[in-house]
Amino acid sequence: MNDTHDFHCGFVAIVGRPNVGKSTLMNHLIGQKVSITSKKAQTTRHRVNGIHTEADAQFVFVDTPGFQTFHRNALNDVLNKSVKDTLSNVDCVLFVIEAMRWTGADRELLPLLPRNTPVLLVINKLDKAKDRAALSAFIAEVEAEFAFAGAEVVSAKHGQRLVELLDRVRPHLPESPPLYPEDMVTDKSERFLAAEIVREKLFRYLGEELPYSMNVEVELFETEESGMRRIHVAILVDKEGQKSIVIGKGGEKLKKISTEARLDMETLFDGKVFLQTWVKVKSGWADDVRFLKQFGLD
Ligand SMILES: Nc1nc2c(ncn2[C@@H]2O[C@H](COP(=O)(O)OP(=O)(O)OP(=O)(O)O)[C@@H](O)[C@H]2O)c(=O)[nH]1
Ligand SMILES: [Mg+2]
Repeated sequence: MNDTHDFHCGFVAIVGRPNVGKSTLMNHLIGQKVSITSKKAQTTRHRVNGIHTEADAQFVFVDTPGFQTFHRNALNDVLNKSVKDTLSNVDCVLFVIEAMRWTGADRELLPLLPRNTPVLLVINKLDKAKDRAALSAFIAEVEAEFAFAGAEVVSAKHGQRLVELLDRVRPHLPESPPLYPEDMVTDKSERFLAAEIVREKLFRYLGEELPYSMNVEVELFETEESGMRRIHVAILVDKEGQKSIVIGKGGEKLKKISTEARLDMETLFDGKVFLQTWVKVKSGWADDVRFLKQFGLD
């Protein structure tokens, strides 16, 4: 690494409405999957920092939950507050939208963007926009609505134009020594990441509505001398009926969720994992702010 006088390091928030690809973008920018993703909106519930270090710069990306302006409940209020707090403490903001889809939910976020911090417009899902002339017109239309510091089209999923995006962010990082070791990709604990991985599989394998009324709790996380992690995870559901849906016929669904989660954990932690999961009923948690605080969701 260079002399720290020439080093730049800063925080870069990734914001946007649910499902535009914020977490996918962060994972590809740092080259590791530390933030969970899914086809469903509102997958991300926690701020997750992902770190990318180069010879003379360190980018600390802050992935945020998709900002929800339509459905109000305690969970959404807490998530939205978390996004607002993040925006007031960063050096640069990436405002992510989907190519060719500028919706009311995107527009409603514009007044919440900071005025004194550079905001870059990131048009994601470039792979879905085949007509380049229409794309140019689309970008011009969105750019006219806010004083963006620049714009970049990318495909997070396919890793396209991410180098160009980093080039646009780099000038906004303040001069500062690195905040994290150069080989670190996230500041989240393995315990946190384990819970997130189980949550991702719940999103992936359960019906449309179910994952929103669930949470997961790591009850045990031990690393043995051999390096094997022993992890116990409780899946919390609202109602008794949901419990049998998660478990599935003959326990098949829960088994699939657990196996996939274990395989992801083994890749991320680079070692063997012994994972045990079970389902518990805890009603009304999504509307109980005190309960959310317990989970670090405030
Ligand atoms: N075609 C295409 N799909 C993408 C791209 N980037 C992300 N996606 C998909 O978009 C969906 C949402 O991605 P996420 O990264 O979970 O979105 P998010 O903005 O973090 O969503 P929330 O956390 O719910 O706010 C997933 O199915 C991704 O695979 C892309 O460049 N092209
Ligand atoms: Mg996300």
